[in-house]
Amino acid sequence: MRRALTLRRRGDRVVPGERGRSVPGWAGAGPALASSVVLASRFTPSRARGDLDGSVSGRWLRIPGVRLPFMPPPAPSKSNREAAMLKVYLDPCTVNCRKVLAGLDLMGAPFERVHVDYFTEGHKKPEFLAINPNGALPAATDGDLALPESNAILQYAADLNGASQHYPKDLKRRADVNRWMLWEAATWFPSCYVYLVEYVVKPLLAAQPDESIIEKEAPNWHRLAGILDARLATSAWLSGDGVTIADIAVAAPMHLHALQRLPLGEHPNLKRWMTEGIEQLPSWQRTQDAVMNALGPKQ
Ligand SMILES: N[C@@H](CCC(=O)N[C@@H](CS)C(=O)NCC(=O)O)C(=O)O
Repeated sequence: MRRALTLRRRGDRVVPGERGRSVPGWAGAGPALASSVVLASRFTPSRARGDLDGSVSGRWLRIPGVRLPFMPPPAPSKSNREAAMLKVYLDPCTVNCRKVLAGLDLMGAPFERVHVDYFTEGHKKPEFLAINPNGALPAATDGDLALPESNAILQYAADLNGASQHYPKDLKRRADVNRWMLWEAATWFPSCYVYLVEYVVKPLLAAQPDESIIEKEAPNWHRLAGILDARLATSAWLSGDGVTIADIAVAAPMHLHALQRLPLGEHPNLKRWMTEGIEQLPSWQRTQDAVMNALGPKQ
């Protein structure tokens, strides 16, 4: 099939245009085409001063007096197209799902949300286990990538969207953000979770909190909170001058700190960071209602 097009002169090059607009099939066609086009310009100098009429026929570009190979750009691959939309499987009331929601919102990262109901154990159903064999929320997919782990999802989304403000590219700064996120998953989340289960989940199930479990965990929790408190004594955010995904990750396990009865009073810098920093972020505030509706005190 023959397709008519107009070529325009730009400097010593001839560039494609249909009435001045670029023609798909030329943009990004690569160096071989670019050099061919320079050649065309030299070959037909008088014509190349203004617009030229040409056509594309099969693999050939024809302009009066010259025939050049035409290389259309590759069609976007399936995985590239799918990479444009991250799918996140979550129930917004859980600690690690809220973390991902608030972090994606902070970064302005687009995603498709798929609800998996935590209370009816959607995360134990075969279709979800195929994505995350751990049977835990959240998880994400991007084309053929299946990605469990809330912190890995935030890191991936940050890179996908170029959110270096919240996940720095500088190696030392990135290492610092990574170490807080690893620390959160390995030690901070499990400790805060003890308070969440005793003071939030058990009352929801009409069970009594077991104070002996809290007493046993308290020294460990205060030790960990002390590490955060010391870090936050000298800066507003955990890593660097601005909020990063490390802040969101570390805040998530204490997201219901009042209901969890976390003893923040002994850690003033940690308390300030949570109440005057994290809780003032619009991205954090937008994720609050879903949590309170599911886990907050019932009327
Ligand atoms: N390290 C995982 C932990 C995920 C996790 O434990 N999620 C909880 C909800 S916050 C869950 O689904 N637990 C499994 C269960 O309760 O059966 C992450 O950060 O994504």
